[in-house]
Amino acid sequence: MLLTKTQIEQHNDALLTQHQRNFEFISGNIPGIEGVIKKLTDFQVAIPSWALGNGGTRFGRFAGRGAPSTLEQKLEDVGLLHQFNRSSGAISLHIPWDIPKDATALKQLATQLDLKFDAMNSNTFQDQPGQAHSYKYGSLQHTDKAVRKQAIEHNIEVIKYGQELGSAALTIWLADGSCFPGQLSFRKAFNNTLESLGEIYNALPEQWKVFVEYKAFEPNFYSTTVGDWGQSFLFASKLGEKAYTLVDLGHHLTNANIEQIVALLLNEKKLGGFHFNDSKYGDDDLTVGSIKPYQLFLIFKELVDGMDARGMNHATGLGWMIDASHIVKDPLEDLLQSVEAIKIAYAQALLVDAAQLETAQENNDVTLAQELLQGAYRTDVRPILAEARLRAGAALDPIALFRQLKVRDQLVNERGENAVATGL
Ligand code: RM4
Ligand code: MN
Ligand code: MN
Repeated sequence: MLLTKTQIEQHNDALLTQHQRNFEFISGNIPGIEGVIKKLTDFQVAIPSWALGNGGTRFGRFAGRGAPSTLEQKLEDVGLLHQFNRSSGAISLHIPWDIPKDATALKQLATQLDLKFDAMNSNTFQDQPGQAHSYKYGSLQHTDKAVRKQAIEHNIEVIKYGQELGSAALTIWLADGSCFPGQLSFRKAFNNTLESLGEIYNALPEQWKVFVEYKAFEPNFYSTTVGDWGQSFLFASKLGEKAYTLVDLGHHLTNANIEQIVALLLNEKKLGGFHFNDSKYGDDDLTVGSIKPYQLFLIFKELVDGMDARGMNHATGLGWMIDASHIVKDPLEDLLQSVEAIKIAYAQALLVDAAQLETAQENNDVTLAQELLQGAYRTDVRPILAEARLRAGAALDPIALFRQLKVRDQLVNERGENAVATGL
């Protein structure tokens, strides 16, 4: 299903007076408000195909209602989200969960929905039916060359699918590692992985990037071969200038200073992209901003600062993606919340007075530095986001409209109560 222009306009008309009051109140205090709105309008966040159905945990899987069961339906869901917020103009696919049967038709559908294909994701963490070799003991790190070769070829195939769709990046996340001390040689695992990544790197088309995603733990619990930003940075540096580190917010040890990691990777020109989510304990993949919104703001403050220092375009300089999957909320409502949280943090970061902060830092005025950061963080920027949406033809209150229109019931009518999505 798609929304009609009238449905959005009627919703916006009903909320307009209240919105205008809120927007006037905040915009009067913000110099350069038009610049902020422009940046917010340009900033698009890619939606992962695997977040559209209701997932589960390793203890159980719970069916959602009216989940998209084909790749076309996944695109339609993202197209629908994009209509609600005009901020989700891209989809990130995972192979083999999302193998396109007819790339030309899929591209056409994406164009109709005003969507782009963001980074492609490979999967060498699950065995597929009929696969010759098992990834039980790893993929690119494996002791057996035949297994490594199979995993390399899979990644090259993912690039090929991505090329057909007009994507320009490959994200590699490896489950490789070990569960027990002594199980593997750290050195050999690293060197095998580097050699395998090198072969994938050599198959990258001209304008492509490869993102090496790190994760401290899970599914291996003693060591992970790309376990932290240092290891990812090492791989990316050795591979070459098309290779970058990808930061997934849930992939760190508890209380890691992610904003500092981001600042340094940006400084070293090795930060490639983001997987946004939130977590309390581990790779919880919860709604962005639901647990640690101040941390998200601090990360965006470093992103804005670091990108400005290098004259980068905020919208296109890095890959912005959500990586979450849920069992308790409607996935589309959840994604609307995640995109909103990302943009709130971004808008707040744009409000930080960089010149004053620099002076405070130079003077070691610790109190003032904190005041400046928290002043921006405590600003309610939601009317600015709403104004950007209004101007872009999206909904003033996406979740309210989603509920008014009973979108999920309509999807159930189209797809059936127990439709199941491929993916996690
Ligand atoms: C991993 C990692 C990857 C994602 C898979 C599904 O933990 O975050 O980015 O592709 O989950
Ligand atoms: Mn991820
Ligand atoms: Mn993850």
